Amino acid sequence: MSITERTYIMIKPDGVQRGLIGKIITRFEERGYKLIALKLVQSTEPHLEKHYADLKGKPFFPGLIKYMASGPVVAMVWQGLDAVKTGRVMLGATNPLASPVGSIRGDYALAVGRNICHGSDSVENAEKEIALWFPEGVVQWASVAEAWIFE
Ligand code: RTP
Repeated sequence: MSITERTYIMIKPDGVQRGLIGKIITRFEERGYKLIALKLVQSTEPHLEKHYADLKGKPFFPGLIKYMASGPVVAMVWQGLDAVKTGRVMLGATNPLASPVGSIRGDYALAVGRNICHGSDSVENAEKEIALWFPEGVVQWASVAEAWIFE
């Protein structure tokens, strides 16, 4: 756990199409996390097969890949204390019906196959996912708060 821990958060095609981008970003901003990288991407099935490689063989895998490639996703990196674990708590459970009200899935989703947002499940996987989705690298943030207020 460190204040520079990073997690990969991705708004899935259903979240984008339902107009939930702003609401999801607001939750991470209001919680205190810092946005390190963000882009709207039309992904491809081969790329998504890499992202979900651990799930290859599951009966829902083909449908998951098709759904994830059905429209653009918002790829993001968020940084802050315990970002991976807290990000998962903020998302809720994989199945929205098991997600507490107040979590993203608990407030905005009903079906496991349309659960609007992804979050890394470990620091190690976050690093892999950030490298997969941002091969160009991410912005190097400095401590620039004063520069937003003073010349
Ligand atoms: P994610 O990777 O998307 O954040 O989800 P997760 O860790 O909570 O769940 P995981 O087991 O990695 O599953 C990845 C995504 O596959 C879909 N899924 N469908 N129909 C089903 O039984 C089923 N189970 C999982 C969900 O969209 C899940 O988020």
